[in-house]
Amino acid sequence: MSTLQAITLDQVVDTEHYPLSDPGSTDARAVVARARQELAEAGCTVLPDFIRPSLHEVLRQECAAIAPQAYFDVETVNVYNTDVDADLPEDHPGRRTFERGNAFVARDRIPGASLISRLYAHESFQRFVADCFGLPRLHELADPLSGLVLNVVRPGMEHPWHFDTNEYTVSMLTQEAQEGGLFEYCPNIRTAADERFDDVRDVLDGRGTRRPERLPLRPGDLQLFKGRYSLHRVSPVRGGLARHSAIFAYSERPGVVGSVARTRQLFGRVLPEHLAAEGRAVRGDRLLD
Ligand SMILES: O=C(O)CCC(=O)C(=O)O
Ligand SMILES: [Fe+2]
Repeated sequence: MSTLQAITLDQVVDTEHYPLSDPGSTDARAVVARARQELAEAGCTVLPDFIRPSLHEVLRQECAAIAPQAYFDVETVNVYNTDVDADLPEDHPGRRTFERGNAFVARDRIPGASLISRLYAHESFQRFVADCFGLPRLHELADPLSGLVLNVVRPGMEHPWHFDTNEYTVSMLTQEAQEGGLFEYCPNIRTAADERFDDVRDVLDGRGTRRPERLPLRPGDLQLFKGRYSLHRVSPVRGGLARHSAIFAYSERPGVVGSVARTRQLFGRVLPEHLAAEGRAVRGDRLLD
């Protein structure tokens, strides 16, 4: 790693608490061990004040400046992001529909010099995140739009209940809503082998014994999450401010590019890379998206 990279990382990340550049140290190992334990038990872990508090306002402003470039298109969705008109049994949770009112700023609209871009591409950050998830390494998506995005939830909107396509989700709140906009989740409600449709439906209907958990999140905290197995949402945002969060998408294998249909849905456009990759997609499980 170059000196410049090391200095930049130390300036941005609270490396006294999160010694990213020194993975073999006792402190670093303790941080990783705690993250692994929380991910195993709850499918989620939060590293508070990961970004130095003196930079929280820079983080907020950089992201607020690009938020108007988000692609807004309220969509009717189900938790699996499958066709809502499909012929499903009456009690299937895929029949419950929601208005997805959040919007994403694509990676190609996020300046390379911004804090979130530098973090996303930084090899020490990638290695640290992989370590926390217990993986040998993680790769940036090869997708020019969806590898790094800013999720914008405007007042009156919500990011409704869903599962992620990615097994591993890394995110960071950059601007809080004044009211609402809470991250709620049901840890490990499904597994790679079992959809547990009854449990999912009960949560959507506000019934059953599983109460969603609420995660206390502050701007600059780093959140690691297993969103493929945990049903989650951002509750409706109220007040005068939009909620902004950076989503850092990585995958275990290199070369991952989103499908043409999904890319068009999320960003309103596709690039030559998406057309070229169509049909080459490989999936690790048979869960509904
Ligand atoms: O914005 C957040 O905190 C959550 C975003 C999310 O769940 C997603 O993009 O899949
Ligand atoms: Fe998600």
